[in-house]
Amino acid sequence: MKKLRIAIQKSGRLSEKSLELLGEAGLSLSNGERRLISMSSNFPVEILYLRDDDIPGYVSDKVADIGIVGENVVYEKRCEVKLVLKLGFAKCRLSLAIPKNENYDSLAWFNGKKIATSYPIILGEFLKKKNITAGIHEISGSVEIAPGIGLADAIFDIVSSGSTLISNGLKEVETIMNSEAVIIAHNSLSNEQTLILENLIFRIKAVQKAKTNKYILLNAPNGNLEKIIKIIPGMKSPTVMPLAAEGWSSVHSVLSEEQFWDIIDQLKDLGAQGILVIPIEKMII
Ligand code: PRT
Ligand code: ZN
Repeated sequence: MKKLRIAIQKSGRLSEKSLELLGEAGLSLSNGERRLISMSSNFPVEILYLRDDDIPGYVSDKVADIGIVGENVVYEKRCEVKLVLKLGFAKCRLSLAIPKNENYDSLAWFNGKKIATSYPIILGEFLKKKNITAGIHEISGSVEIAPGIGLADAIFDIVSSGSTLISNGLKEVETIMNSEAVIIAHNSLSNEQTLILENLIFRIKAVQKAKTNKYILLNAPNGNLEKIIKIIPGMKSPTVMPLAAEGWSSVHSVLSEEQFWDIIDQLKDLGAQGILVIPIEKMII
């Protein structure tokens, strides 16, 4: 049987989360030391450990079948791959930043300026679309120090909390794209590999769904049972069981976490007691 070969980052911001995701999807992986390649003992996949920049190229060359990588790298590399699923981690944005004391009112500020970046393709395309003529100075690391040492007037780089910009005396003036970790694949998967990928995606979606939902249990006075059920509808409908104490029922349901904080006061006003909120490991609907 042809295995599905998955490329993930060898060491960096995506590595732990990528392995965690595959683990939560039920894959047990041998070779904890992460050499170049490891196998799963219970799922037909091989894991290839690479630098994140190489992942789109390995996938488009079909050396790996799918990869887990940031969208920023996928767009910069311009490889022929398809985006299969957004994974919701390693969220960040690619932004233009300038020295904090500069006055900034529009993109025209960048005309005639020099911008340091590790993302020349994304930046070049953006500037062209906006009719801005600026010099692009490609550097591969520590982009944020470029204005301070006189290498460039501005930078175009990844921003997450924004603290790196602040500590280098810069301010973010334009966000050009948002990014998160995604699964990419090439276009020539065999039927067998497509089935393996579909199975993997199904499992990952069950994990993602479970993370945003909670199992809720509460004791409800029978007089308000109907009203309580209306505000916690559950996957189909809540489970309701009588308590040993006369006039009370136990209600079990599934809610999104945000929903829970919105309705907690209503539940209390309706006399609900002993409210427990429990994490869900997998959720299949
Ligand atoms: O060695 P290899 O080439 O595999 O890794 P790498 O060093 O190129 O990448 P790595 O591990 O740093 O990041 C991998 C991916 O994580 C990136 O391509 C993004 O998709 C994503 N990601 C999410 C980030 C950040 N958040 C992030 N904050 N990548 C980098 N940063 C850096 C950024 O470059 C800047 O220096 O963190 C700094 C900004 O952070 P804040 O929080 O101070 O704004
Ligand atoms: Zn990299």
